[in-house]
Amino acid sequence: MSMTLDVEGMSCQHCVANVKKAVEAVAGVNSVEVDLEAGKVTVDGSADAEAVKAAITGAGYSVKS
Ligand SMILES: [Cu+2]
Repeated sequence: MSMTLDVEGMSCQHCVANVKKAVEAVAGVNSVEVDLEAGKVTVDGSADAEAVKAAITGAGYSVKS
């Protein structure tokens, strides 16, 4: 499946790298795309949505439900 999340708090490429790294570590994630301008994170794979959200939150960013 694919899901796109609205993520707040990303301001530069360092943030993009942080979010990618955190989400890629979640079981079942195949790929992560981050649109910094739009504040969107698109995740492909079989990962649990709540686990992905928790990873982003744990990295210090906010996920808008
Ligand atoms: Cu940053």
